[in-house]
Formats: sequence, structure tokens, C-alpha cells
Amino acid sequence: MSDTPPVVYAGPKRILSGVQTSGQLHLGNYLGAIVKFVRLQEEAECFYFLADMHAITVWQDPDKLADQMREVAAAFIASGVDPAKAAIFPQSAVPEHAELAWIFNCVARLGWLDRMTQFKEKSGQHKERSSVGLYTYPVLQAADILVYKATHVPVGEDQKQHLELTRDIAQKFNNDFGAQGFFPITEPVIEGPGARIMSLRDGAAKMSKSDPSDNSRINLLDDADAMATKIRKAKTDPEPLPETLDELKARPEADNLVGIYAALSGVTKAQALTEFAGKGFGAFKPALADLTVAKLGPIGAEMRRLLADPAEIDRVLKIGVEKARAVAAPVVADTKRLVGFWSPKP
Ligand code: AQP
Repeated sequence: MSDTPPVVYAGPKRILSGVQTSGQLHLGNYLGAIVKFVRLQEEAECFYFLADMHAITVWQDPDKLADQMREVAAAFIASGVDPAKAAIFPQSAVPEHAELAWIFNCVARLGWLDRMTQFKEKSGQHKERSSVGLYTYPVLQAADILVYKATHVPVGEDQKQHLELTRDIAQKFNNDFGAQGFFPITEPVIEGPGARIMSLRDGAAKMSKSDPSDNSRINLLDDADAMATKIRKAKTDPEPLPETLDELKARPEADNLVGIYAALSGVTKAQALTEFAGKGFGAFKPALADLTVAKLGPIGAEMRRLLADPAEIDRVLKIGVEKARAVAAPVVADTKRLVGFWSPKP
């Protein structure tokens, strides 16, 4: 063993996250990720990308993909992400993501990817008919993060395993190429009651864009009536809300609705329970619907306003691409040098 202490990453704090451009954004994306994007932009340099390359790991209509991407951009901005503070850009417009992903494909081990539960869930019974991209998706995700040497990644709990893979890839790259401290060992930012929002129809399933039932999720572009109706119809049980978190945990649907209430009002689940313990869903659901409409209604309205001027969104994205490439290009150049790729003699 060498006496030299391991070199730790000494670069600046940087935040990176992305959202797939695969359909309408929902409350889970908002509470699990976008709310944190807004908070973190005050703390460090931020890069928020529109994950169109991840989106095409399953079929996307080419006539709709660019508009879906603008919709996610509009959701970020309408929620309070400030393009003057954070770079917002389409993943496919920064080729360094794909370039680094190939190198990482050669660093990551098959056994690591075989353990990824999201691939198992998304490929279901049809593994051999899934795209190769769906399988290597977490490797591209590692490249998305490390191409900016991001130190912190705000995500929902479903992404925890992928973040662990990113850390493994960074560590193995640093070891293999004698470059300790070159890539940071990125920290996930997963916290609070919004980190895992469940389907309104099934407390055991994650709220998801790809759930065939629209009633399972609140979309950011739903109108007030649709939001209130979905909450009114949300699956629950006949009991009044309990006093303790332990009792709540045993009732997944009630737990989810209380979690949504807590996350939207910026309190803990325990605090939300003190307000509603002993009350039935007849009292709780209308309060939750009012809160949801009050929080998300203005975001949907602002998204519609922004989407009416796609050229303005594109202007913001072009600036974001420039900011992103200015950081990503030198990281890829350094990575290629470490790998030993050719560069012309000066
Ligand atoms: N239900 C959720 N609760 C909390 N956070 C969530 N996120 C997604 N669903 C929830 C977080 O939102 C960010 C963007 O996710 P994504 O759209 O890139 O991918 P996803 O996790 O696969 O989201 P969906 O809605 O489930 O999409 P589909 O159905 O297309 O797979 C991430 O930070 C994620 O954690």
C-alpha cells in the first residue's frame, strides 16, 4: 500500500440534473426534482438538461419530440428556474454527453448494469426486444453528470441506484487511468416528502409519465377541474387520518396523499398530520385539491404563456447550450488525453 493519501476532487460545487422529454411532466417530477432545481440555483453553478437522448430509449414520435423538449424547458422556467442563473439545454445539442458515454461504456461492467432495477421494470417481459439504449441508459446518465464534473445531483428516489453507478464509474475511471480526483464522486440530493410520489391509483406504484392511466398522476398542464377530480377520485381507505407516522406508513395511499400535501406546503409529514389527524378524506381531499391548484395552477398558466412563443424558448436554450459546451468540451478533451487517444503533436 502506498503512503500517499488518495487525492480527492477539489473542483467547484456544481449541480446537474435532467428530465426526460418523453411526455407531460407530472407532480412527481415537480416535487422530486424541479423544486430542488430552483432552490439549488442559489447555491452553485447549475446545469439542467432536457433529456431527449434518454427519451428515445423508448419510441418517441419524431414530429413531437422537439415540442416535448420545449414543454420541459417551459416547465423548468415556469417553476422558477432562472436561465440567467442555470444553463437549460437539450442533451442532444451537447455532443460531449454521447462522446463521454462511449468511454464510460468501456469502463462500466456488464454485471453492474445487470443489477439496475429500472431496466428490469421498464423492459418488463420483453427484455430482448428493448433497445440497447434502455440498457445502457445509466451509463449515459453517468456521462451527463461527469461531463460537467457535477458534485451534486438533485433527483427523486427512483434514481438512487443510477447515481450509485455514476459514483462507481467515476471511481473506476480515476483508478484505471491513474487520475485520482479527476472526476468527483457525485452526491445525490434526495430528500423530503417529495422524493417519491406514488400513483394516485396505486400506493405501491411510482407516479409516472408512462402509466397508461391519466388519473394516476397530476400533470403540470392539467386545469384546476382535472386536478381536483383526480384528487377526489384518488384511491384511499375509509379510516380517518392517523396521529402517528408509523400508523400512516401502513396505509400507502393515505401516506402518499399526506406526503404530497407536506411537500407542496413545505412542511414535514408529521406536521401535516397534526393538522389533519382524526379527520376523514372528505375533509382532507378538498384541502389537498385547493393546495395543489394554488401551487400548480400558476405554473401551468405560465407554461402555456411561454409555449406560445417557441422562438423565445429556443433563444434561452441556445444560450444554455453555449454555457454547457464551454464546460463540457474541456472535460472531454482531458478525458480523451487520459485514455490515450490521439491528438496532433503541437
Ligand atoms: N414519482 C416520482 N416521485 C418523485 N420524483 C420523481 N421523478 C420521476 N418520477 C418521480 C424524478 O423526476 C426526475 C425526472 O424523471 P424522468 O422523467 O427523467 O424519468 P423517470 O424517473 O423515468 O420519470 P417517469 O415519470 O417515471 O417517466 P417514464 O414514465 O417515462 O419512465 C428524476 O429526478 C426523477 O427521479
